[in-house]
Amino acid sequence: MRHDAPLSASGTIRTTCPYCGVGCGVLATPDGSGGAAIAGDPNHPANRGRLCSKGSALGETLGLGSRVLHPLQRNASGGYDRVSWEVALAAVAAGLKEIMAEHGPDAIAFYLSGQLLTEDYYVANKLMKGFIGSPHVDTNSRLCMSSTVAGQRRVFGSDTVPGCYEDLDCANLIVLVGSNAAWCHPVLFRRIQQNRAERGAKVVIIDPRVTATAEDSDLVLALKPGSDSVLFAGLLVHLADHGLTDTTYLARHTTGFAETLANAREIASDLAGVAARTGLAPADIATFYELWASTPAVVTAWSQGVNQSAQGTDKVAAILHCHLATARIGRPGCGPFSLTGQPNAMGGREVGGLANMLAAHMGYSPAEIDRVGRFWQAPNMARHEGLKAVAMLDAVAEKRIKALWVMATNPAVSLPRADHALAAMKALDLFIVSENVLSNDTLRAEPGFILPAAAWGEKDGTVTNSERRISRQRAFLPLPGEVRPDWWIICEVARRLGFAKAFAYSGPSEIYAEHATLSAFENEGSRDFDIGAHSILDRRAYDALLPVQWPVPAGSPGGTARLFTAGGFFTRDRRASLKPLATPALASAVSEEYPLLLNTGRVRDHWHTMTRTGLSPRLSAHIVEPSVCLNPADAARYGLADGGFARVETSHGAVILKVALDPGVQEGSLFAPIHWSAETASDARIGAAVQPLCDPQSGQPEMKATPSRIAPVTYAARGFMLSRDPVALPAGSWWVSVAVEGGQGRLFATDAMPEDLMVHCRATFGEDGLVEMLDRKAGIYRCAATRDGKLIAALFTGPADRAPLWDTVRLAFADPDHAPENRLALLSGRRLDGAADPGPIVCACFGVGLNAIRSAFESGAAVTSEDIGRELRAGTNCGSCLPEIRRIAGNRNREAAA
Ligand SMILES: Nc1nc2c(c(=O)[nH]1)N[C@H]1C(S)=C(S)[C@@H](COP(=O)(O)OP(=O)(O)OC[C@H]3O[C@@H](n4cnc5c(=O)[nH]c(N)nc54)[C@H](O)[C@@H]3O)O[C@H]1N2
Ligand SMILES: Nc1nc2c(c(=O)[nH]1)N[C@H]1C(S)=C(S)[C@@H](COP(=O)(O)OP(=O)(O)OC[C@H]3O[C@@H](n4cnc5c(=O)[nH]c(N)nc54)[C@H](O)[C@@H]3O)O[C@H]1N2
Ligand code: SF4
Ligand SMILES: [Mo]
Repeated sequence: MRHDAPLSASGTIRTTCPYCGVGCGVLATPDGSGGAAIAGDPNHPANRGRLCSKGSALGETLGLGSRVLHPLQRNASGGYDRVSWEVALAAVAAGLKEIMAEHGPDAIAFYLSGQLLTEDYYVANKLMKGFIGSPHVDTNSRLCMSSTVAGQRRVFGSDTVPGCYEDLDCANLIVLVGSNAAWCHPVLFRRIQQNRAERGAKVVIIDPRVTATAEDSDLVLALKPGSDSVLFAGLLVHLADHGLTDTTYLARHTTGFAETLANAREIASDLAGVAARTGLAPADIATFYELWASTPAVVTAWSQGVNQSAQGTDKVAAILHCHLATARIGRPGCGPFSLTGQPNAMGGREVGGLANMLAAHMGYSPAEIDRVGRFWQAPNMARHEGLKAVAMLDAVAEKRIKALWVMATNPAVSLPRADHALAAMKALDLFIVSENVLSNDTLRAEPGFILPAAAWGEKDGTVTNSERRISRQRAFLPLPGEVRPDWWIICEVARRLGFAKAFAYSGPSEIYAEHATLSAFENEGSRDFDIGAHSILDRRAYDALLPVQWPVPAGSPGGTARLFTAGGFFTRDRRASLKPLATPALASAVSEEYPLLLNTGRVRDHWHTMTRTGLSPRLSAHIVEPSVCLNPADAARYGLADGGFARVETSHGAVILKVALDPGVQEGSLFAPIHWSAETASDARIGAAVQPLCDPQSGQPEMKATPSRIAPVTYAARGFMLSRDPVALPAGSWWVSVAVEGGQGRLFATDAMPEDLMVHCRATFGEDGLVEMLDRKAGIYRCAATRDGKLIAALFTGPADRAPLWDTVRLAFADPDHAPENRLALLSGRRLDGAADPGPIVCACFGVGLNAIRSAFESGAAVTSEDIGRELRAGTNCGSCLPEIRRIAGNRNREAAA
């Protein structure tokens, strides 16, 4: 597929979405005042014009209001001074030199991110491992992809995703393991659903939790947490016992099958054994095994339910074993498929940005150290593997690491045992953070330097998506303030450390060409990652680069859709290496003290720690509050009511969340979202409660099953506040902030009395222009503050059992010219134009609320989700709300039948 030039006559730029690893092509048309119109790129092979709700709302996240625009240095009184780049860079370099001189290079670490561009990543990795001489480069990909990396390296000999997205279009069976793709990889999920609708492909979901993804599937296997490798070991036994293995492929292209099968028999001897260990019904297991066995075109795709596990590497290996045993790999419509999390988690792996990798898919063997050292002409090569994320923060806590540079990640939220990480970072001798935003939880650890980095729309470079496709991210906005790209910041520090020659790049195109040259250096087919054809790209060719799948070896610029069709693995003997599983299946043990397993993950419309999606009112209206989801039976057991509050506690920390009853969560489990931080909620930073237990092979933490307990929490009153600017609530209140049209919202719960809130509001907003309503007996206080005839703030509170009129007042607030004579009507909570309250937003793309959808079903105007699309447009853009619309339809039909 050919592309147009990156820059069209209308000023539209072709770039790539900065969120998930689907890697959708985006058309951005700057509006000339800092914003841009966003559309899907119809020519990009990943999405062919589609975008999900997050991608569609990118335009709402481009504002500079929350950005850090100048280098900042911490001063003696604990504040920050704005300093010039010259001062900041010199001081950072001097600090690093001092620590190197006093404690050696191993006292320095970088903690990077799959949201950096490949070029940023490459120079950071090169600086640390070749020039500073420390191996301690790890990244948030350790929390995300490292079990896949370890599993693929163990079995294939290389970190290779063999297949491509087209396989999802032409498979006859797609198995999603530990993936909520409807919410987390929505555009790929749509491709899967299209295959299901048009070609009749079957979809099987393996997840302890019944998710939106499961709504659109043919079989749901809600197994016990952590039991995936038992299920897949059982599949291997089933394949062998039914004579369905491909003995020719096994003999020619693999080793270790006999031992692996013998081990699988120990783990999963028969259906009853698998049923007992997975908690699944024998009939469902049998259906799954028969379906998998009888469908040659099968893709098994997985995500964090597999990776973020104390047995993640084994889970990955167990899946790969089944595909290898049947030679279902590297051919159209079949293969194992790791869904990448971040936009450039794959690019980071290519560069070698993991503590146990060196560079360009090379490890730390003497020959590889020598080769990379010669290529870089490096004076100080790191000679052994470095510390992986969790161990790195332990070393920070133990003062073995004294200098840490964090780039493009928010570890104070996203690491397990996050309070411990936060405290450790606070005590560093030298702490540097390269960031987009002025305020996040990691910045609360008081870095010595905050370096303002270019954000999406300003950055320029490449990313690699889940199917090994390298795409350009192109800048379409000017660099604001003194913001600089991450690669530039790193190279300027390198220069000041005395490594000017090795870091004298004119721009990302030169860095990329060097990275490509290294990938091909003394490669000769020995390494999977080879993009040698790109080593000759000049700046113009780089700017015009079309999305292409690696390997792209010299002389073969068209890329490679699939690998391993005829073996050719990257082990020493070129055979895939099957090995017995090493770790016992099943997640961490519960106890009397902590009887539940805390599962954590994502919601549809937020990205990670919300530094960007939290700015969008549209994206903030789907799931407004951080809730712990649990089975109604457990709720009854622990005295919890839907919509109430609960304290979730582990041996590492505790959070307070809203309670949401969800029959899709199995008994004995809790599910909590990862997105809320100390910036956006009072008590919802779940990372503080997550255990640091890691997979022994990959070092990836088990973030899906922390032993925990739950108990109800009550507050005397609930309410909400809307204001143009952020305003504090009385101490001790539980709150969550919500981006709303025209300002900021806060939903809260408090033990403060209405009178106390009245005093608080009068002090905060001033009594001038304040209309109030106080009903002491009913415990109600409401106020609306106006200035110059405009509504600037409102606060409503009442007893906990009364629903506050959030959605109604939020809409009134969106209209800045809201007529003052309506203020009293506002206090009554009636929607002023008489229109119906839309309720929570279901379709983020077109802003369609739950109430509108319900009433379309109730009035008979709609019967199916397609009718809703025609009537209200909901679900017709990205489609990620379709499972919810179908669920509403289902509920409605059940009600109607009853
Ligand atoms: N909306 C949205 N999309 C995103 C992101 C985001 O922040 N928001 N982040 C991106 C990133 S970086 C990533 S890594 C991906 C993650 O994408 P996913 O992995 O799909 O998302 P998660 O919600 O982390 O977890 C997936 C599922 O694993 C299940 N699970 C838990 N334990 C087990 C188990 O033992 N076995 C099995 N089979 N399943 C289990 C959980 O119940 C959950 O439904 O999403 C990407 N896309
Ligand atoms: N309990 C639990 N914890 C988890 C997970 C889970 O499922 N459960 N998932 C894990 C996974 S898979 C992931 S990927 C992580 C994600 O966790 P994080 O990486 O910590 O989350 P983000 O919010 O994406 O943080 C990115 C930060 O970098 C900044 N930033 C964005 N772009 C740039 C840039 O180009 N340059 C610079 N310098 N800064 C930038 C943003 O402002 C933001 O502060 O969370 C992990 N933690
Ligand atoms: S699926 Fe959505 S978040 Fe992921 S790359 Fe595409 S538009 Fe971005
Ligand atoms: Mo991730």
